[in-house]
Amino acid sequence: MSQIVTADRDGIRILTLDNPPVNALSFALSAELLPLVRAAEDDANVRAVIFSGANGIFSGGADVNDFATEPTPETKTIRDVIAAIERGKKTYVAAIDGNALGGGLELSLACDYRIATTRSKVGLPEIKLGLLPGAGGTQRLPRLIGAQAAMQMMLKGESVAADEAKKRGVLDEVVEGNVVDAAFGLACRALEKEPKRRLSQRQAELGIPGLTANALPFVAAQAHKMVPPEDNGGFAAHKLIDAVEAAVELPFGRGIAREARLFDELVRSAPSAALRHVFFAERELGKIPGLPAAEPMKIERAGVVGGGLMGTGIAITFANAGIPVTVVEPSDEATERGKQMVFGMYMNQVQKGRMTQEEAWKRGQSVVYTDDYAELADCDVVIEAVFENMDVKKGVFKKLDGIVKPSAILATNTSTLDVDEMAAVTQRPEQFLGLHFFAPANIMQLLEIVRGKRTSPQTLATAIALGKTLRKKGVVSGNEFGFIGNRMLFDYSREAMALAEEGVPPYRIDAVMKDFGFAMGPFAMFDLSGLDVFWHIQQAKTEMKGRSNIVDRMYREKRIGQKSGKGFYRYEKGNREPIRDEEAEKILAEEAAAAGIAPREAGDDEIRKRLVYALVNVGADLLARGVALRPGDIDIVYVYGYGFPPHHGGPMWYADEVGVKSVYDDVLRFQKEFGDQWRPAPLLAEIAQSGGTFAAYTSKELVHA
Ligand code: T1G
Repeated sequence: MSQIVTADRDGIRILTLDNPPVNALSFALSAELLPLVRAAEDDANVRAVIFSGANGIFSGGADVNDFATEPTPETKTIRDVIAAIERGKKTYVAAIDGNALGGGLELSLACDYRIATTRSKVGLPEIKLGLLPGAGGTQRLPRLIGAQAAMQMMLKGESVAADEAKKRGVLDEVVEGNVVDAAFGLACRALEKEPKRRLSQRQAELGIPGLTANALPFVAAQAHKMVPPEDNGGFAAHKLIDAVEAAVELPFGRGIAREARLFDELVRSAPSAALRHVFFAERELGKIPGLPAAEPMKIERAGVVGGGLMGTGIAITFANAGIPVTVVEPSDEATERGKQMVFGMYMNQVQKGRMTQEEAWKRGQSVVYTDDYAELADCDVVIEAVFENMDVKKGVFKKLDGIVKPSAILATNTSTLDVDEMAAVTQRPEQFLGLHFFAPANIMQLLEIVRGKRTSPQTLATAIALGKTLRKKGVVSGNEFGFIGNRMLFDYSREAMALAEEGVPPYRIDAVMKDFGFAMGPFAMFDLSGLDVFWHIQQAKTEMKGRSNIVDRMYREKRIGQKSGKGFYRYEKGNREPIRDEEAEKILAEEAAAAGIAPREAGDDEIRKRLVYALVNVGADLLARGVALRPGDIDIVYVYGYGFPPHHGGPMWYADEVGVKSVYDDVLRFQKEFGDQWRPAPLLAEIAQSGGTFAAYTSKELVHA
């Protein structure tokens, strides 16, 4: 099936990329496009060539799937097409409508002119895949907008709106209406004035006022300091900086060769494979094997019961998606606090220039507070975010059930309570599920969509579609204690506490996990979320109690973390920076001794393995029991909800990276040394013994009651 549509118009050849859904510049498309460029070059009647995109997009870049296969010498890639343009004699114009990202923008940078519609966005997001632009972007963009601006744009991997891109010099023109027509006019004018202006002919300037190119080594050195270490998420960033240096220092041809070598090193690297896994795993989330086809319901009005931090964060999330939301909050004080949070958040966006005053006003006005449940009557979905107590939540749902319209969906934001038990107090269990947001709900991208035994396919489909509308990573979870993320966090926390009881100071455990790539170690996280939360869970679930009474003791001594100025760390007033606290370590040692736990040495390797493999072992169990559908779903939960380093792909991807057999052997060793809490999940054992991987695991079909 052809992926390029060719048309001629008064001697100008229009080549339209047509490879739905995003006109990915696959090896196959490149193999088709290359001879068409050559044919245009050989055709004396062709005066100029315009590239455009079908499917409402110019191109989402190279086909990321292709990177999993080693190209052969015969393989044609977008680099070959761009090289043919570079050598060509014709005038080339890129007519951009929609996204032009990665190789898509690189194709347009090889052209003499770039014109786009106002709705378009352009960018080189390769860094997010652990790559750098490998089709000339690191050499051409610096020649177009200066090395500094180009480096910043590529290091951020940002998508830039058309008007801003024009301001920066990336685009020549921005138009309303039909961009191919406009490109045709531009080509005609160019042919009169300046038919060729290949970027390769330019010298890349540093682009910093007052500094000449000989300041480049200093600028590059500064840039290297600003990005993460190569072995902790910065692998691609450092190479990208090297490539941009080459753009300034080397002739174009040598710069292109340097870029290709750096790209080829990155595309074969483990961090890039992990980031590409995350890219695709995110896009798998909404595909539920076994879910009967069901048209999602339209969600035009939302309700939230409970206007605390969580409820207001959820309300802002709806407002940001353009869905009016009514918050039921009985307390005037909480209502005032909530309104201040909404107002403050939007004013902050305006001050940062991220939002116009009118947009902020419109969104702020779309969040309405009331103490009257009756105002939720015509909501399409109502989410409760009240105190984490089953009786309180049941009371809310009994009330809602009699007020909201028959088609409305009811959802609980609970993090650990039984969704089915709440559904059972309503007359609409088919329209009931869990929507577990993560605080702060308007910032955290993860959403666990917890299906009850009787949640209908339409309700589940509606929740999945709603998650996308709210720009969340919506992961479907079964209704088990802690769902996916928190259930895994409990074992992760158990091991962190156990190590601390064995005498490893919290700061060291946190340092090891930050070295691994977590944004925050477990003890800093306990202090942030508050040990009181942990204590309440332990009261509800005694099996969560550790071997010692450390949590009780800390709770009793009001060492509940940041909110009390001390926890496992201490905190200076107004400062959230954790400071090592020997007092807390003394309490740990006392409680461990009281529990008869002998101190023991633990190396960094053991610390990392015990915390990460606890996640893998529970993850395997959740997969086997169908609580999580796919290993990739678990990875997305942990990367987006708990700060697992994306360059390790998530717990299950990491287990494959290390080798499942090796993980299994360590789990067996831990079971022998520390006890049966380390019993290997049967699926972990099965995969290890068969020499398989989690990546090859095929999801169970979703079982519907
Ligand atoms: N390759 C392969 N598949 C892609 C793809 C890509 N580049 N981009 C999207 N898809 C698939 C995606 O998996 C999903 O598949 C469908 O398209 C819709 O995607 C040489 C090395 C373009 C803004 O990083 O940012 O060029 O689930 O749900 O919300 O230097 O996709 O339907 O089966 O995201 O409308 C660089 C990645 C590549 C851009 C559209 N480019 N894509 O968003 O749809 S590397 C990127 C996006 C490169 C060169 C380098 C977004 C989008 P399925 P979607 P969307």
